[in-house]
Amino acid sequence: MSDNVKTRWYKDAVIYQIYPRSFCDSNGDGIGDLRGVISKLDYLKELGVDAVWMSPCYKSPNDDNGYDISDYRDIMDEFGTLDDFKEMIAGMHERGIKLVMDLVSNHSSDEHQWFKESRKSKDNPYRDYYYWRDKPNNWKSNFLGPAWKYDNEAGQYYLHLFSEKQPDLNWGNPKVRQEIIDICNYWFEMGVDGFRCDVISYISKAPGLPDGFPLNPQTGSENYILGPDFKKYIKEIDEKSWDRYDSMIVGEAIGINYKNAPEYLSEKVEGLDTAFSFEHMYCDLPAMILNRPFPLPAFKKIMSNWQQLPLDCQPTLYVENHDQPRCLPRFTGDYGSKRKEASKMICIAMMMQRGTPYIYEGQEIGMTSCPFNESDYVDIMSLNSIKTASKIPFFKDTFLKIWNRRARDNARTPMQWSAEKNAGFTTGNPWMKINPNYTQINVEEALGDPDSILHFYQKVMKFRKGNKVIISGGYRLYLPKDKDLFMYERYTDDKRYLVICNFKNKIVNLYLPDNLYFRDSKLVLSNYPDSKPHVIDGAVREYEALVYEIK
Ligand code: TEU
Ligand code: CA
Repeated sequence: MSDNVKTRWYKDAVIYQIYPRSFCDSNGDGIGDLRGVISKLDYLKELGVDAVWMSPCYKSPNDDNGYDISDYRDIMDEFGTLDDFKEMIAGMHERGIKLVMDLVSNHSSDEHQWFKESRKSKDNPYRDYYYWRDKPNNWKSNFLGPAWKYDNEAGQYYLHLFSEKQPDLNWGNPKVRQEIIDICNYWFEMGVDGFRCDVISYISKAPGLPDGFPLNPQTGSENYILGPDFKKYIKEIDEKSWDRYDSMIVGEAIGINYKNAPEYLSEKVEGLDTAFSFEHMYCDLPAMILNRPFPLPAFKKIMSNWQQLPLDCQPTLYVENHDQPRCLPRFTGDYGSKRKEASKMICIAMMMQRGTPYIYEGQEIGMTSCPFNESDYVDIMSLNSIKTASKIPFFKDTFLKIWNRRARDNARTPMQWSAEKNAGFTTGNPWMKINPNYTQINVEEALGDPDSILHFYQKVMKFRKGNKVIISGGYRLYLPKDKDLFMYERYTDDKRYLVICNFKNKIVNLYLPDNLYFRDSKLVLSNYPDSKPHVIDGAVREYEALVYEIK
């Protein structure tokens, strides 16, 4: 492997995710855009992040907000032009910020030229760019309903694991793989520093597309998650593109877990550098549906398993993105008047671990999930789910309550910049509902308050930068079964930190575990002005987070 150009900069980097549609609108059409991002580059620099991952900004009819791409080499009309893009990336690089693009390659839009050609006839050169069959199998779409749609023009069914407007690309066709390689190189030559590879674990389907096990709620998924040729395909793009640049490649990888991670993510293996795993995002699904407390012991176990991986497997540390509800109140429960403490506690709990931390836009000011009425939802997954639930008699009202906790819309409400009209996001009509709490929760307020969540993030990121104990030290979990406290140690031969986080909005008594030995301790970080200066048994306050250096 020609590893000589890779500096692996992501090993000590914090990455900020921008969902461009909801970040900042520069021209008053109600939709965030690239010039909006450009106007906030100083803000990102000031915040102190090392890189930006931007959700897709390519040409798209927006059936799934840019995750359905109709031209991989150009910018979405609503977001601006290629010149705006070039100015944006130059502005980032001037400020020492790298740019990671979102590569959506499992599927394209049905409005992509390839698909328009493909559906024309069986002997069209693009026919094999997609999956066409006379008879569908029993696979289900991730957005509900069957994964196959009959196309009149083509006279056959095509496969779509997401919406009908997102036909799956046939990676078994070497021409498709070459297209993706060329697209990656095109953007690398324009200066991008890496890719976040959307649902990359779905690209290899079992030969013959056999029926799936019918009782699997996601029928068919055992035939396409990390399929038989996955490693081969990834290795090929790595050799012909990713590895030729000083890149970071992070796969959105349902199916990669702490057990198989070394097989896919080790530095010795060609392909992905890191992955967004889903284990910790699924562990509270029953709790979310039933409105029960967050299952902290399960969460700790998953995080800890990743921490124990060999050093050449870099974990990814995230609690929010554009597909997940906000972590307030998801992880914290009802935070009442303790929003700032709760949000800072999550910051400590995640940032003191080994891995590449991600901050999703708004997380740094403690944005929260949002109350929605039925008519407020705009995400295709929400619309499909509500439609399906409405067919079940007497279920709809209950479902709407559950869905408010689960919806991806929660994360997609526009960024709250100020207490001004529309949260300072737009001067026009915002494309989706703005969380009414923007009058209290916004960037302007946070910048003016020395004790804000935003300033706390800055402080913790500074503490983390270059800190060997955090970046590459060992990890030990204490009190694994405790439902309230997340307590772990980070250590090297000459330095140790003890991290204690109370995930609950109540005072919790700490009994120091018997297997914890130390002679002396000193408080180095906390989210209360008057935390105890030394580690002792006793009260840990609501959402209190403590980092001690111990000897
Ligand atoms: O998400 C993949 C994915 O698995 C989602 O369907 C996820 O399960 C769902 O959002 C519930 O959390 C990626 C993108 O991140 C998402 O925004 C896209 O809609 C999807 O791929 C299709 O491109
Ligand atoms: Ca705009």
